[in-house]
Amino acid sequence: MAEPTPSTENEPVAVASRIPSTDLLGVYRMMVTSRVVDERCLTLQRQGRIGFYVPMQGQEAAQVACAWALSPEDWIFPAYRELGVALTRGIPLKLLLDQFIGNAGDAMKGRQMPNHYGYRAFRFVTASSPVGTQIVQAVGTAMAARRKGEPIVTVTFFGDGTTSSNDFHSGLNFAGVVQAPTIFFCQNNQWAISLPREKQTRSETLAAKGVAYGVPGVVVDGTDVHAVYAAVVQARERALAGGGPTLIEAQVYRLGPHSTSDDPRRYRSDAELNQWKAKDPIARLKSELLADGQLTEEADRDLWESTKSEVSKALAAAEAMPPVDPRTMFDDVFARLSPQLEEQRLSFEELPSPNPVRT
Ligand SMILES: Cc1ncc(C[n+]2csc(CCOP(=O)(O)OP(=O)(O)O)c2C)c(N)n1
Ligand SMILES: [Mg+2]
Repeated sequence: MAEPTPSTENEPVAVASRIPSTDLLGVYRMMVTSRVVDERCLTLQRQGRIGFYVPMQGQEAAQVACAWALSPEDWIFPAYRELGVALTRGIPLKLLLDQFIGNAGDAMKGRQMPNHYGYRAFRFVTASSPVGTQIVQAVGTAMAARRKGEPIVTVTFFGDGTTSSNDFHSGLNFAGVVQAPTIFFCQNNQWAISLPREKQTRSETLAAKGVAYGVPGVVVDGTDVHAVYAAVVQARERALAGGGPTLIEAQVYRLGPHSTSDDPRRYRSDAELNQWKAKDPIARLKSELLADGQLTEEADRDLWESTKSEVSKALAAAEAMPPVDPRTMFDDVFARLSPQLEEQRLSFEELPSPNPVRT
């Protein structure tokens, strides 16, 4: 494959890096699962069953195809909108729902905001809410991995707005200087909450921002799983061969609200939304699968139905769990509790057990 060069143009997609045909249905299933979970979580928040959620509809192809191209050994440094990446990495849905609910199964022990999950065993670092912090962390981890001779890359996810943050620039600069094996995966979803892309920067593309740091930038259509996969495979191979970092700009659209605290109707038009809805990445891959005979309309309907019932099952299991035991707040911070904390812990022990019934 040709080396990616600093560019503001779409890179041609090498046929060798298309998603293998035998994987395509798996990619589609993961995208459908992401959509079903996403829609369910929005509803759960509206019903008061979870406190907060950050939807990712419209970004399924970018997220799933990117994660599909990685090795399970690669470390992922997400922002807060990476459900499709998390599911593709293999994080069980029930574990994610435990975190959204903050129940006794929550690996974060109820200490993180809902939707801000991380799992060491899956090499998926806890989501960052302050935009950009994950970028420098990914670069540092990549440097450490290279020093240790580990054949891995780090991949960091962030949005168009985050390319204006200090950490984006420090991270890219440093990665360029030390040739860190990092993939900077920018999902340009056209909006940073209510700020449109054209008011974010005069830069012609976001990928072009890599040029000043000596980091090749590639623009891909983020609704095309093959284009995303090809760009990530290429960036990964280059990084592993010592060729340094790559900045990938996947052009997508956030079809839903920024978060459950946002109402996008206040700042963007239905016409714009509908234009992008017509480019729904799930419909796009479905057409491809129908055309090459890997999927039928009937099998597709079954897939959506079975996915919905799997999600309901995982949700029922998560909702059946008791809340996090507040006594765990004394764990994990100090190797040995200070006398004051020990005293507080003991007085806490004397309180009645937390009510295991969710209200
Ligand atoms: C350092 C910092 N500044 C401001 C915010 C408030 N904030 C939360 S999300 C967001 C927009 C980020 O937009 P973008 O990078 O495009 O990602 P997207 O949410 O579209 O995925 C902002 C400004 C923040 N979380 N952190
Ligand atoms: Mg954005």
